[in-house]
Amino acid sequence: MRCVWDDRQRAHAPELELHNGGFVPFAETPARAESILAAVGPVEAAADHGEAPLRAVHTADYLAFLRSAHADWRAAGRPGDANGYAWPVVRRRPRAPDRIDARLGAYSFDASSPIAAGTWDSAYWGAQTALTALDAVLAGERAAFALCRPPGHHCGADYLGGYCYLSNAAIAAEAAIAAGRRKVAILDIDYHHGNGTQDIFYARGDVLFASIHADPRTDYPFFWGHADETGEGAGEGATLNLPLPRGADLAAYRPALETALERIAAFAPALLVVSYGADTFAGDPISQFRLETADYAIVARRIAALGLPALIVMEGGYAVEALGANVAAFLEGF
Ligand code: SP5
Ligand code: ZN
Repeated sequence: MRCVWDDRQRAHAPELELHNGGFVPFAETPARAESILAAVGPVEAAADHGEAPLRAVHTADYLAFLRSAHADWRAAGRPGDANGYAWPVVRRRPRAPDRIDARLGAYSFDASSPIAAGTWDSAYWGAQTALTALDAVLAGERAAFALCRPPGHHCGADYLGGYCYLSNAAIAAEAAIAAGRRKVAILDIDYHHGNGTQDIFYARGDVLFASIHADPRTDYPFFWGHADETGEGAGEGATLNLPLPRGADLAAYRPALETALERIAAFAPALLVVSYGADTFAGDPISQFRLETADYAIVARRIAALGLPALIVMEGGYAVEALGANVAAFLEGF
């Protein structure tokens, strides 16, 4: 399978994240990408599609904020990475004074996604990586893999969070529609609910969002991903959430997968985007499902059996040693 990666995605390397009331080493490290690169074989570089496809998903003010946030943090005399500490409870159109702390709060929903010196560059090239892999699928490849880092499924049109800054999967889905694919399905199989992707397409009937994830009653991102979130307006029925309890193994996972696949088949999309997170792995340090390396090949084969052109976009997965093997198993199974 063709794999796309861009070296500039290494630049994003925050030091610390807030966790259990204190700062701990940031889990979404460049070493994750090294593990995957060592396992998947040759990769192609990303081509620059410019900022227009990013603007089709994210607001202009959010992109301007993200691009300059680290420099603004430094200009305010701060050391280290930019992180917020105050959030508007009602965040729709918050009044955000032109102060870096206020803007960090207005454009984020958690404190575990610091903005480092290299964040904009890495996020930009992560989105270009998704767009380049999409090009391969639009040109007739059965499937392509976008090794995106940082991941994207937690950030929305105008906010970051959950280690995510630009919505790689949503940007690719929107670009596919702009290229004439009438309907796109997104299957999100990261351990965590893809709240940002869901939010971006929540009122849209042309993009189906289906997600299998840890129950938000016990797991991050807590506020989204419940089974009764089904979409709104023209998007009513085009969101499918399948939360599973902690401890889920392949036997518990499979019925949810079949439900998601049936819904996707009925939707009859022109393209499938798979938001693939390997944090469902039994050995993941921050997650609580029990999939094994060989299970990813089984899951991938079931998804591939839909027979749809597919763009596979990398999301989470934090068991760095096993990450490459888990990704390779998924791609080989596909
Ligand atoms: C893309 C993705 O998988 N994002 C997950 C974000 C989860 N953040 C909340 C869990 C924080 C756990 N932090 C542990 C840090 C250990 N160094
Ligand atoms: Zn995750």
